[in-house]
Amino acid sequence: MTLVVDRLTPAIGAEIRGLSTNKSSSFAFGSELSEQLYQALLDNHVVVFRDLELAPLALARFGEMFGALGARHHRYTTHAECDDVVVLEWGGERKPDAAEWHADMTYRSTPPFASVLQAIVVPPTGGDTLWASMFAVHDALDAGLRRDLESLDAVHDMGAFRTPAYEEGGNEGMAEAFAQAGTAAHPIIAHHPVHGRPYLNVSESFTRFIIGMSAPESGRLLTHLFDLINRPDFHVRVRWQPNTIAVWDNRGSQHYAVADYLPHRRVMHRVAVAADSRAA
Ligand SMILES: O=C(O)CCC(=O)C(=O)O
Repeated sequence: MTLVVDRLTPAIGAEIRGLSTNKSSSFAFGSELSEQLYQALLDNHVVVFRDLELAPLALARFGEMFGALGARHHRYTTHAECDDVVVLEWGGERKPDAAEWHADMTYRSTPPFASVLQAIVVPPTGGDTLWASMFAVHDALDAGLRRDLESLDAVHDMGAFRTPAYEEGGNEGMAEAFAQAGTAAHPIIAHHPVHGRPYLNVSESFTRFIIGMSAPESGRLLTHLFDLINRPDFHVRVRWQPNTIAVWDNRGSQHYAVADYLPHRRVMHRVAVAADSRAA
C-alpha cells in the first residue's frame, strides 16, 4: 500500500491518503503499515484519514496498531459492540464539553499516549476540531521565560468535569469523581519520550496550579501560557465528514472541539491508546 502524507500546516497535522480498508478490516501491530502510520504520527502530531469506514471492533484494532488500548474516560459511555470504543454524542440539549484546549487525561500520572477519533454523525456545518502543536508553542517562548519554566511542575486535575459530578452527586459525587479521575503534577516543559523534543505541557482544561508559587502568581503565569496556545500560527483545523478519522499524539499536541453546531447532532467514536509500545 502506498501512503501519501500531505502536511496541513507548518506547525502541525497531515492528511494521509491511500489507506484502503473495509468495515471490518484487521490491522496488525508491527506490520509495515503500522510502522509507517506510527512514523507519520510522530512526524505530524495529528494525522487525518478520510472515508475510513471502520466498525467499532475494527476501530479498536486500528488503535491497537499504535499500542495497547486503555485509559478509558471516567465520564463517557462505551459502545455496545466494543467496550474499548467510547461514544461522544452531543446535540439538542446535550452541550459539547470539549471546547477548551487540552491534552487528554493529563490529570493522571500516566496520561494516554494517543487517541483515535472517528466521525459518525456530523452537523451540516461546524463541529470542527483544532489541534495545536505544543512543540511550536514551546519554541516560540521567550528564552528567559522558557529557562524559568524548565524547573517547574504544575498540578493537573479534572477541571470542568467537576460540574456534572457536583450537579449529579453534590460534594460526595465530586469527591468520588476526583478520586476516580486522579490528580497529578507534571513538568511544565516536558520532553517527547521518543525524539526528545521539548513541548509546553499545560492546558487551560486541566492545569490548575504551579508548584511552589502563590495562587495569584501561578494564575497569572498560567493565563499567559494559555493565551499563547491560542495563536493560530500553531494550529490546524479539521472539518469532519462521516468516517473521517483523526489520530493524535497526546504528547506535544492539544485539541479543541468547536461547540458551534447545536441543536444539530454530532456523534464520534473514540479509542484511547494507553501506552506507546514502541517507546517502552
Ligand atoms: O470531539 C472532538 O472533536 C474532540 C473530543 C475531545 O476533546 C477528546 O476526544 O478528547
